[in-house]
Amino acid sequence: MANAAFVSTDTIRSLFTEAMSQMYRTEVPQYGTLIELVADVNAEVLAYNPETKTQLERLGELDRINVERHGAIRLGTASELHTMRRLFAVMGMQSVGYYDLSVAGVPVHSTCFRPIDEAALNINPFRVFTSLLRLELIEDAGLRAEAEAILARRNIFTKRAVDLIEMFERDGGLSEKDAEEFVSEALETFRWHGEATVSAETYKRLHDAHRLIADVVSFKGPHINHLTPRTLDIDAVQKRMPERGITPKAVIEGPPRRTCDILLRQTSFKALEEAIAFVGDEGANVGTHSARFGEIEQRGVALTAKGRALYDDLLASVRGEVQVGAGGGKARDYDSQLAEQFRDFPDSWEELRAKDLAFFRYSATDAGKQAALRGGLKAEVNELLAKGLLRFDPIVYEDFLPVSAAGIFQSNLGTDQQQNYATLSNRDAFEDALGAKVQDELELYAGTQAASLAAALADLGLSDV
Ligand code: OOG
Ligand code: NI
Repeated sequence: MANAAFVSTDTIRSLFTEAMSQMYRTEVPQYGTLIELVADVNAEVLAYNPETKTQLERLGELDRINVERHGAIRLGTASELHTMRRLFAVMGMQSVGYYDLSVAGVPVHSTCFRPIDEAALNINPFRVFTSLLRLELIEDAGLRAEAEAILARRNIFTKRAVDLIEMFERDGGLSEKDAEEFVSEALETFRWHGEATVSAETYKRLHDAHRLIADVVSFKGPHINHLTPRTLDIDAVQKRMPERGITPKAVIEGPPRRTCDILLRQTSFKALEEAIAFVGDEGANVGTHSARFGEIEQRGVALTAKGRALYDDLLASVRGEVQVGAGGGKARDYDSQLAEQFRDFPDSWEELRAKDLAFFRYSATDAGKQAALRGGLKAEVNELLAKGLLRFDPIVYEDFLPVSAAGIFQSNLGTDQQQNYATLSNRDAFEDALGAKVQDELELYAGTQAASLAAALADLGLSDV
């Protein structure tokens, strides 16, 4: 940090996460209920599985679980995405991964803003799944022009938020007082507004083109649409949701329950129907809109390109065979088929590593450090592992899954609205709007793995493999 008077970007991110969580708790009361349920289940998992607790502690991951959240927003214009990148940079978050959801009938492309280095992730891995509407996918030229004109009129950032972003960019940091002000100004962008910026008639036309278009275009800003806590046992939380008056969607997205968790499992509950005042209604004719929902996630190990290809193949084979209906029909068939197909995915850490399916963090064991003092070790990774001188632990998957994300979009937009867009994905246009390259998540995991191995070997007095 350039200046000792500046607070770290990690601190600003933590302040922001806390403020966002407080705001969402008052906006969506079921969120508070969900947070309590997740905290109860996580405490039970840690109490009954001391090895899990010890492992999380050793990796420095125990403390982050209770503050860990991800949210999602949907933006309307290139310039909104551009400023959003600068806003997240103040909190130490960068754009990682490109997700094209048009292939799943959702007219957006997306990225995840998140911290990238290990220390920052362990302090607070707050992430925001950020989508940009692809107006070019609106077929009706008149409606497209109208949507563009409506979006061009809005400004989703407060003047003071932009001033503080500029101050951060110019000076290289923010003082504590400025950081606090930045957090409260930035929060304004994510707040829910019950008044639409369009008439009921315009809303309906946008809505008929796609519900998501109405959600992005009709409001003053990109309301945060969910805030997701991380659980250590998603099946337990899913099962216990009804006890607390919450109805989850029929199936858990992602891989099945396993001994060695991989990637990301997610489930959500239905969006709220919220009262909306349209322009020209004078309060007489209040409509409704559904945007905000609840979600929980469980995270597992990050997969290599090879592991990911196997995951995608197995998942596609299940989805090709069993389609879960909007009302949850065939959910059981889906779950059993998923478990069946994934038998082909190795389920021990040793095998996942040996077959190069997942990323791991290496470290020297105490025995290894003792042996290093005596000298004479050879830089043979497999041998060092077999002798217990080196160990490896899973690297957490910090990103999202496009098929799961599309399922979550769909279930909250009403599953009836399947539409196929025949356009190509457009990463270049996304990066132009963003004003930066989207980072490759696989390279980040590979870098973490390589750095951990180099450090572990150095600890063993061995400089290279
Ligand atoms: C984002 C949905 C994607 C996830 O967890 O995959 C998402 C949205 O509905 O805007 O949050
Ligand atoms: Ni989500």
